Amino acid sequence: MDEQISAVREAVIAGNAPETEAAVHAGLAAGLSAKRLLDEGLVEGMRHVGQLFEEGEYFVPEMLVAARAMKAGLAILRPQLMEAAIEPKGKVVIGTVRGDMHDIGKNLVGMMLEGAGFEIRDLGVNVAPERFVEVVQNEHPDIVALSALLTTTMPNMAAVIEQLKAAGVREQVKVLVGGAPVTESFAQRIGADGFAPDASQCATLASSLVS
Ligand code: B12
Repeated sequence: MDEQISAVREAVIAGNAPETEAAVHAGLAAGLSAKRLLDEGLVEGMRHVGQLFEEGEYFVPEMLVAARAMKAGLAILRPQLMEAAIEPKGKVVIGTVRGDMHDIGKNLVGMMLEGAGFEIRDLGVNVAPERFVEVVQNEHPDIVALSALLTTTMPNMAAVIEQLKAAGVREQVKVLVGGAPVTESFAQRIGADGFAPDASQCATLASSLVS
């Protein structure tokens, strides 16, 4: 069993997309849960890649191919990770803030929220504060979910909140923030409505905010 999980992890670390796909398929065929293949395989592999980058063993190209491998694996797990929801619980606008290109965590959060019954409007990466405001004004979502993976782009989360205030629409939406460097205390400091450390806790939090 654990052999299949480590095969997934190793394939992500090696940045090998076809092998990642094969290992995920093999894991599912062996009866492993999508959640374990995700948490202990794909996410764990990616965490290790981050470590290797920090240690100077990996560079940007290696991170990029690892990201591609992880995405390939995620695509296979997607249907399993989503429960069938009948009526949308609410609408979530999600995006990675300005200056930031990381989208794997954001995509995972979007997927889990969709699985939890939310309608998702994904604005992509490098999203300007003005764009979030525009979509809130025009589409009236219940929640705005902001992702940032760089310490240098975290302040742009605060900028979104400031601009929502300036436009007079801050009270119409709940703002959730997350991403590897983001913390609960940072979320409080910038006046966000919530923080979650991972995608499944984000889905639980979002559900409690709209109920
Ligand atoms: C893959 C990767 C890349 C890929 C991204 C590909 C892609 N399409 O996303 C590429 C190669 C492009 C990249 C580029 C860069 N990267 Co990079 N990257 C990573 C790496 C290895 C993994 C990130 C990842 O996908 N993790 C897996 C996902 C599932 O986890 P996650 O994103 O944290 O998301 C989870 C939670 O945080 C949470 N979450 C996420 N979003 C949200 C939102 C909400 C609302 C909530 C509630 C929760 C939530 O839920 C998610 C799922 O559970 C990290 C290392 C790390 N440990 O994070 C470095 C890392 C983030 N990168 C880093 C750096 C420095 C860079 C570059 C500046 C490198 C360079 N010199 O060019 C550039 C910046 C480009 C830019 N402008 O954005 C640093 C950041 C350091 C810092 N403190 O700011 C890190 C930490 C690596 C390191 N250890 O030094 N990177």
